[in-house]
Amino acid sequence: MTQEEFDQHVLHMQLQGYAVLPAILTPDECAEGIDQLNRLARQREQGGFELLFNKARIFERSYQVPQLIRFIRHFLGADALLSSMHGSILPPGSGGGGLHADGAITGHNRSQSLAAADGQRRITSHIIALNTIHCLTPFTATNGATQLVPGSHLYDGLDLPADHLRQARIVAAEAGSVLVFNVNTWHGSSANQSEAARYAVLNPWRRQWTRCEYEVARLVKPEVVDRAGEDGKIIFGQGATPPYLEMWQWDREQGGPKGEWAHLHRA
Ligand SMILES: O=C(O)CCC(=O)C(=O)O
Repeated sequence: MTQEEFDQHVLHMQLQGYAVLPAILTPDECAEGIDQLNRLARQREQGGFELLFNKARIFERSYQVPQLIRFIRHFLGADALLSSMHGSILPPGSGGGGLHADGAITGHNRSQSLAAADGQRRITSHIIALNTIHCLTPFTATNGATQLVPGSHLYDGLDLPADHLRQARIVAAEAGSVLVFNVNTWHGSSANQSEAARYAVLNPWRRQWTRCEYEVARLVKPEVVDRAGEDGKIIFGQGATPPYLEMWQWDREQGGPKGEWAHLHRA
């Protein structure tokens, strides 16, 4: 991605609340991701589609592509956290169920978290969190591609925009692209009217100082963090976990008890 392309995507995020970054995954990587989702679909009741980074090496690509990480950190800071990683297979005849904004459970778009002092308005001045949808198959006008309301990241109410049906746009994208959008942007899958399933991986990201959807720092497998290298502890928030001991017993760098208190470590 050239600097000019990067800047255009940044501008699109600012004005429209989303951007499509092309060619983040290769065709082979998409094919491997689809195979793994098909395998994991059989274990869906046992969490097959949750925290995918623990389930197959291919999903580690979601945070290994430098141009994507650079884009995410441009908005959320250099210590941005991966909040979860979900698989999505949208079969023919499904999708199109309505629009929502993310962050309604653990994030700032939770109705109970709006404050009277803010006039019950949500935070629109800064991007607090992002969602990234990795398209493993092409996203088309008819196969359940994500639809969203351009510009709705700036709406300061929590209610669905009045004319959302007229304003919503289906975002077409090549396989291997990543759709990135502001957590405030109203969105949802469109109806899959095609003959084939739509495959994707959904990776939400958060600011380091907000709450993630899972306690990723504790749930990620150690070998997955190791393979992520220098970035692993940052992306999985291992230095961001609050101490469950007194501060003097806590190793901030490691995100766990200091040596002599290691027996108190919580997995
Ligand atoms: O699958 C899609 O197109 C939308 C996913 C979605 O709504 C979400 O991740 O919050």
